[in-house]
Amino acid sequence: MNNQNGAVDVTLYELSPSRSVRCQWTLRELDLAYTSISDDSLFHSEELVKVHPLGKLPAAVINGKPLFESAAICTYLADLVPEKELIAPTGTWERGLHDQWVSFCLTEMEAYLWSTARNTLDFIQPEEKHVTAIIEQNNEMFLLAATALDKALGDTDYLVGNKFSVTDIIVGLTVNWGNSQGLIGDLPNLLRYRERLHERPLCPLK
Ligand SMILES: N[C@@H](CCC(=O)N[C@@H](CS)C(=O)NCC(=O)O)C(=O)O
Repeated sequence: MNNQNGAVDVTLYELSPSRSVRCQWTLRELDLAYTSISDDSLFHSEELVKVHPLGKLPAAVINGKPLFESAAICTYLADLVPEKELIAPTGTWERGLHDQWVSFCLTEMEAYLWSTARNTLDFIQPEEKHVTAIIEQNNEMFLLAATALDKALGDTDYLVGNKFSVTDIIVGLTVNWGNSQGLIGDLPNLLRYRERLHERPLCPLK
């Protein structure tokens, strides 16, 4: 429920560049003002653990209630402002497609990018814990799913109903991340999709 003026009260614990960007973009598209708390000393802090049990970013307090996981935050925000039509209503096939592509992107694509980041970047995990042998397999698994997404984007500009939606915000960040790792160069529909998203005036990915 929003307050009496219909306003949505949002505090976003965030850090850029990171998956926080999904929430920033969704808030921009919904034209929602928000309070930003951005500080890398927040990770695993007592304050953040009250909102995210693992003390990770992003996390949000929306109308007084905590919510974590970037995709869940974006989806909930889009539902709170139905007049912006950034998401299909619950119970529609289009909403099923939203859930499908979000689950697909997080489990079949992003999980492998995150594993590679954890096994290559010191500031995420100390070098002595890196298992670099996993990277080749991560790239293979990412590519398998990215190729399926590329095929799905062969005859449509956006993932749900050929209309830009929060689904594209969530999946777009993963595609952009894959591109930064040099993994989508042979997937023309994904490259065009990424460009299309970058062209949107409120897109913070570039
Ligand atoms: N699946 C989570 C991922 C959250 C996440 O891992 N965030 C990173 C920054 S992008 C983080 O907090 N890392 C600190 C850590 O792993 O402890 C989401 O999409 O919100």
